[in-house]
Amino acid sequence: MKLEHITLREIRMPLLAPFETSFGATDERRIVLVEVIGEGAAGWGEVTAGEKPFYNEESTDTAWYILRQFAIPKALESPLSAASEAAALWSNIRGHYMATGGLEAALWDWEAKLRERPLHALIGGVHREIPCGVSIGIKPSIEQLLETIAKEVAAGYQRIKIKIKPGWDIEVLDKVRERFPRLKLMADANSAYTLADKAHLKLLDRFYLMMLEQPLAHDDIIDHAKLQQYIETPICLDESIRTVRHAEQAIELAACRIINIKLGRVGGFLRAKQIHDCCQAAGIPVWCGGMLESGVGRAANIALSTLPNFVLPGDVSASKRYWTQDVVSPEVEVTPRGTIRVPDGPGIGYEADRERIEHLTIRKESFP
Ligand code: OSB
Ligand code: MG
Repeated sequence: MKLEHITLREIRMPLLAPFETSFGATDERRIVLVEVIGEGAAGWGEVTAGEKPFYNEESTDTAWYILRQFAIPKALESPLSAASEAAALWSNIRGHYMATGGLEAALWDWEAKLRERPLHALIGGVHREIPCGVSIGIKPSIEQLLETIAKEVAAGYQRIKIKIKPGWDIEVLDKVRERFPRLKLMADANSAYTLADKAHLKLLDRFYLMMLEQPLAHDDIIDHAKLQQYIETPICLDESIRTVRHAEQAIELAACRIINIKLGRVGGFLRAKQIHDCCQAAGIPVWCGGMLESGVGRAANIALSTLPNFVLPGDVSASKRYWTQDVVSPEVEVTPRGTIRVPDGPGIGYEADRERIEHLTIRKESFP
């Protein structure tokens, strides 16, 4: 595969509504899109880093720096015969998986387009329709949260995840359960607690949640294992799992019963598939997380979700929940039964809308 050019673009996209987690609120995304061009085809990838280094160590600006200084020069000087070889090119870059993962995802889309195949087929996907849930941020009031949940349930979403933090947990879940006793419900703390809160976290058992996502430190496995022994609610790890080794160690220590896989957090498709396969072999179900992606990253998440062990509803939902207008055509749509039909076009199966992207671009650099 002869790679000719790589273009980085930073686009700005205001969210329809602010999204608040235990580490802060976001109202406008600054997203880095990667376009790779060669042999008459273009591949697109999205860097899922946040604007600020609060979910993990990465940010829009650090990703731009890592890509232009290290990852892109390496990609342009290295012959590649398949996108599956790309991740190894950056094995000497410590961390920064969202940066390299965005470039890796673009290479997979490019390879799939060169071979005129859908990306889900290239990675070995099996599902043709994927179950969808939604992630609902911390709201100014419980009443507003309940209204939002009601709206998403009416739209057909199969499970609801709410964000929690100290002071926005027990009372909130009490009210949610009172109004929606049978809802498939889970909570995500984004590392807002410590093991000293274990008695408090045990109170969550009475809400029979599907899972409690990442209650403890972003880089911890051992304390999660201690907590999982103490509570009934299944723990799902997000931030703590960045490599297949982390997944193996978390499983060996019984630190979780479920793993959330995010394409960016783990450095792209090859590494996501390694974690998927490791979980599958151990009987640990996985689901696809989201990072408030534009349509480019959303499309990649859909392809990833077709792998066989993605058996739980993910955080991949309709474009119109986030944006007035997305950057892909068609936009990502969800059926009334809360699923996304996997598109069968080449590559990610949704076309990058160049005019829209150009309009949103605030910085652009091409290599060489
Ligand atoms: O922890 O899953 C998370 C958004 C930003 C950072 C971290 C997380 C999230 C979400 C949103 O939960 C999922 C989405 O709707 O894209
Ligand atoms: Mg999470």
